[in-house]
Amino acid sequence: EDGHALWLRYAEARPLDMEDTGIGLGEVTAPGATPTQRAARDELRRGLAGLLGSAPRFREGPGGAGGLVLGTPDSSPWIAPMRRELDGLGEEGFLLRETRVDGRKTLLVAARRDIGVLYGVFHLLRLMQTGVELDGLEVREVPQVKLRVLDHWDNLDGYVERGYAGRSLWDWHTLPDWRDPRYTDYARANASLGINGSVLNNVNAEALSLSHAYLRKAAALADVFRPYGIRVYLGARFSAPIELGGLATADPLDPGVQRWWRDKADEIYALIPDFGGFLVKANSEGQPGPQDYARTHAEGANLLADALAAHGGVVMWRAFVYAPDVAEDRARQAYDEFAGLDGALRDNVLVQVKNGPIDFQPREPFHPLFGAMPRTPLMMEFQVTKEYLGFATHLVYLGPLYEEALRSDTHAQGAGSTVAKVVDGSLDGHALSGIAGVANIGDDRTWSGSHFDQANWYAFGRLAWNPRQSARDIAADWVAMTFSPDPGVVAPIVDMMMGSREAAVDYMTPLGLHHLMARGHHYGPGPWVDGGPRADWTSVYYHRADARGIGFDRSTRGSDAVSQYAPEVARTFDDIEQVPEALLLWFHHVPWDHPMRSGRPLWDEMVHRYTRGVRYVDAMQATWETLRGRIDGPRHAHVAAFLAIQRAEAQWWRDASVAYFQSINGLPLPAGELPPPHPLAYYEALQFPHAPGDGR
Ligand code: BDP
Repeated sequence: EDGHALWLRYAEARPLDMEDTGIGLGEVTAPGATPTQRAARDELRRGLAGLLGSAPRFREGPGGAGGLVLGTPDSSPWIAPMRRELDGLGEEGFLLRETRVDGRKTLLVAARRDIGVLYGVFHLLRLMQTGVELDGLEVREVPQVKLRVLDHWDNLDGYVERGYAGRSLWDWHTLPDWRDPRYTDYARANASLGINGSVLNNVNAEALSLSHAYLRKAAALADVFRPYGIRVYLGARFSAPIELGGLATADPLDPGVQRWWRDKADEIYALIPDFGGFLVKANSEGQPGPQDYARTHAEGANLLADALAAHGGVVMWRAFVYAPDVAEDRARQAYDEFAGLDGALRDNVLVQVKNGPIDFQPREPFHPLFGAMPRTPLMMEFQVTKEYLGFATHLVYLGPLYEEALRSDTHAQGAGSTVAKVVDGSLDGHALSGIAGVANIGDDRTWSGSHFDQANWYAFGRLAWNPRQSARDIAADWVAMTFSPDPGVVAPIVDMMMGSREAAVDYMTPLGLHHLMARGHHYGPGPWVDGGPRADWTSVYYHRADARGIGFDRSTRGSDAVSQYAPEVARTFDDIEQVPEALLLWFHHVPWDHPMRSGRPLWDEMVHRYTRGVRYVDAMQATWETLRGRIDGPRHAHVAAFLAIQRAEAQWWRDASVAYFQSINGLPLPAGELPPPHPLAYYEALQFPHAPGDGR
């Protein structure tokens, strides 16, 4: 066990004997004419062989019934009578149903299209792995979000920006001729979750990705992914017409530039007929964009959208922007630049918005653009790779972070206007909808840099399919499939996972603090970070600690970022008595002696939380120790070693933060709290020249 099989180990039969159901699961009637049909059969063969101990027998044509019957109305005479019902499940939905065919108990895996059948097979295998009763089964599943996409921040040289799982999975050098079997396994894993798109290259894109030679490489990946329902997208560099095309400008209103993008789109679609479209980071962190020509983001996005429209492609235009000159409050910037563009974007443009207004911090309020652009499909961008959450070594389950963001209420159309409803398009009636996760995948044997980081890929995919699912239920499925369905294993691990994100918030940035990590590589604490090229790349800009208090005043008396939210939300955030304590220092500059709900003054509460975070890691270590012998040795040891790293680093975060803030406020530690073992200067002097992940 080295983790490479992910949650698709198919290693343990569920406690219940399969044959108890009376469905002869060893008999499968399934078409095998198309690549997707064969993928479904292969997965079933693999899964049932693992779970039942022997491979099933496959039949293609009619003549037999009973057992499992897979297909679409077009591919299977057994499913054909269900055409009308299946039409209601759309292009990707599926149905699992126990029924009787010729008097024999039969389980149908039926869908309108082959891809739905494949999704249904993965769903069925999941039910078997997690011990769900198959008797009387009736499941109808339709994805709630249309584009469910992984964004790879992979550079063409193999380096993954903010990647902690080794090098890029894509071996651009041997593509297109060599198609590594891992590409297929990647596609299988994604299809098992319903992920249906993959942006192959970094948002800090090289124009070279759009050259003919690299398009042929991308086309080879698209060929591998296609049977699994995954479309390929590319990060597009806005200035590519200059760099690749030799034009003098990339101005979106220039007819030559427009022609260049149209020709490029034609070239791409000739190689990749189902190409998904472009992801664009423009006028942000030094990337080129339409503002270089005094044009708006809308004019830039529409340029690419027009080029792709004839082929059915989309543009995912990112709202993660900042101005060349430092704004008074960076949290305001995306809203200020984008909210006014609502209605000005083509139908095939989605604006891709990070979950919070700064940058994937351990905790942020939801981004104020959600709910503020009703005429535009807004795509959620989550980070699966843990740039700000301890890289790959910290056990931090992101399900609760995603859930918190999706369940946030924008109040855009009254109470209940959740971010999930904005993202899935239901609030404003958009057929086009999307959700993206910045991938944590690399060539590490575990794929994600650690065993538990696989859970974040998994949770992202499951929530992309249905943003209303519970992070806890998803974790339970993942543990059962990844480690063991034994409730004595599932329950303690799920509990440990569920509190792990809050623990990281506690030991890194409690009470709404944010952006206090070390400069550049972002590894470890750096609340003292000051100076350098931009104030909004420092920590002091965000925490604003002084002798009197701490926190960024974004209230109506401060930067007024609160007013970017709907009035009900703004009122709550604006009021120091009503704002959730978890976001207190995000929105307010608060005196050190401010009384908290616990009865402690703010400073004591901060220290309490730092220490509580460290204690939680102690508890995770203790829990993990009790599982020794119930988890295979290699994976148990790997996790235990990483927990030890996390324990030391949580302590480091706590001590460095306490030492730094104490140097500002001069306050004593609350009774019972241990002083940091080193002076502040020690923490400030630590250097990590080869810390991973900083690609810029
Ligand atoms: C930040 C990362 C940087 C990315 C940027 C982005 O530090 O590497 O390029 O986000 O999302 O979090 O564009």
